[in-house]
Amino acid sequence: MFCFQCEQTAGCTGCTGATGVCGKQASTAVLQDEVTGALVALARTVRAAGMNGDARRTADDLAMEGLFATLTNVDFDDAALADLLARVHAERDSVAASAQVGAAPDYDLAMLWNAPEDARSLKSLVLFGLRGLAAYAYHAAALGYRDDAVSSFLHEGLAALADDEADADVLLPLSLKVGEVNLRCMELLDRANTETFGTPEPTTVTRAVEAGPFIVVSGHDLHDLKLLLDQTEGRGVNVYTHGELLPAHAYPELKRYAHLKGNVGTAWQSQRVEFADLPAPVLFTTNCLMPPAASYADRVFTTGPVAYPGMMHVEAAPDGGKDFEPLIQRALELGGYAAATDTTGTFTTGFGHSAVLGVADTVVDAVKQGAISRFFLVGGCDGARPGRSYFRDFVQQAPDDSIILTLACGKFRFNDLDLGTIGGLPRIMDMGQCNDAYGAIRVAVALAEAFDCGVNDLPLTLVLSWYEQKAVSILLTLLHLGIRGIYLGPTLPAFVSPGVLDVLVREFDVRPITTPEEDLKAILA
Ligand code: FSO
Ligand code: SF4
Repeated sequence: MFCFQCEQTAGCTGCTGATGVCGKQASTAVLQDEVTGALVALARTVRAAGMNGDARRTADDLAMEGLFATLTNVDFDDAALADLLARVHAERDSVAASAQVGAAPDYDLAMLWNAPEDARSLKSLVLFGLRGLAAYAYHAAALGYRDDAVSSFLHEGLAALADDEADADVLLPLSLKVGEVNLRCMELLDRANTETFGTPEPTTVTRAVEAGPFIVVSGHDLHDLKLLLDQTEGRGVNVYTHGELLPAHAYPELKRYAHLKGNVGTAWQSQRVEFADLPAPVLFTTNCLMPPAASYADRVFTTGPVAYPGMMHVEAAPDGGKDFEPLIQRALELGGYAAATDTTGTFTTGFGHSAVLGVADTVVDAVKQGAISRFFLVGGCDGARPGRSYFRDFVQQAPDDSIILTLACGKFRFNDLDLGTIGGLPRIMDMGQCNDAYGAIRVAVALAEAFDCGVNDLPLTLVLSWYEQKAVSILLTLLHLGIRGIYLGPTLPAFVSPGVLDVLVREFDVRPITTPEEDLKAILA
């Protein structure tokens, strides 16, 4: 196997051999490459056939599902991947037959992994960015929101991977276009979420668990959570979020369920400890699933793109509905805690762009009067590397008159801190999931308008932690917007070649993190 798509890749160069650091088996990595190669073939066939709109719907869905299944910590199940591969091949052949064009052959990913260094780096940037973009498009589609330009671009980007002539002049603009389309897709998902579930409101979330049966829901999928809340209502089973689902508590149409109680645990990399003794089942709707330890393997359920051999998978019916009864029965069997847990502390979330811009006048006045000196966006993915303590230390050392905006699971490094308030505003504001980076961009643009300057001229610094491919798509969005001086850590991606890093530093002033002390000194100088 060869895989170097995530931050924890072996030796910061690539996972090879029998098992990846994430627990992905070599057979699974090979199948994921085959699915990707088949999606490239489908994309080329669809483009040769000139397919658009509804006629392309099945191919669009397969591109979203297939790319999502190859993200880190999503699909560990060879049987599920083999089934997906067969469906992609069948669709390619059907498109070719109906349009009377040749069916493009599968693309061999070894061509990409063995390409000259800079081409390999840029094509990887495109492919991994497309994977993140596809995941966001998948979530929007689950709520009935699609954008033909986004779906069409998935095929355009995939098809380009097979172009052996493409050089940096083609691939660099293409990777920035991934970022441009990802912005459009995050805007679509923002609209899908807020039109379906209401505008997020600042909300305090308990970390204690009540006595009695309960279910923990992890991942990013608000639609799955809503389906489960409907099916558990009045059944004596409470529901708790985990990880990237914490921001669900802020949506009016979700928080109105009295049995959506609170949040269990922290970020994904702690699940093997946090779930070990849990007297409840856990539903994984998306990444980040780790190979379950024996202590709780009989309590893990998956759905959507997530799969793990031997774990119970909840399939969607043709109408999109899901039957969570086996999960509910498991919760009733396990029974939950006999008495409420005494976990102290709360999390606050729900500071989406509407909430922050709702107090824009207060914020602007506070900056003008010198009460707020700087904004930091400290966010992104969490992960297992020890170097990630940087992000907590950074937030703790940030000046007392600064505001910390955060999002995605990286917030769990410091969202237990009480840093006080400025002018009634909490100093740490959780804007939501990783896809809510769209909201942070909206806030930055609005502040720039209020101060009549460019985003790069604002007293704003982005400090991003990355782990997997959604973060890659968001980084490409920020670069597409011309945002300079982003601090990136805990390590640089293995797939960024020295030549490509040179471009990122020269054109975009991307800065690898050093120490909180050094970086803060440079930022505040
Ligand atoms: Fe985290 Fe995992 Fe949201 Fe990622 S749970 S690491 S960027 O999948 O997607 O932030
Ligand atoms: Fe290694 Fe990350 Fe790939 Fe898993 S996803 S095999 S840890 S590079």
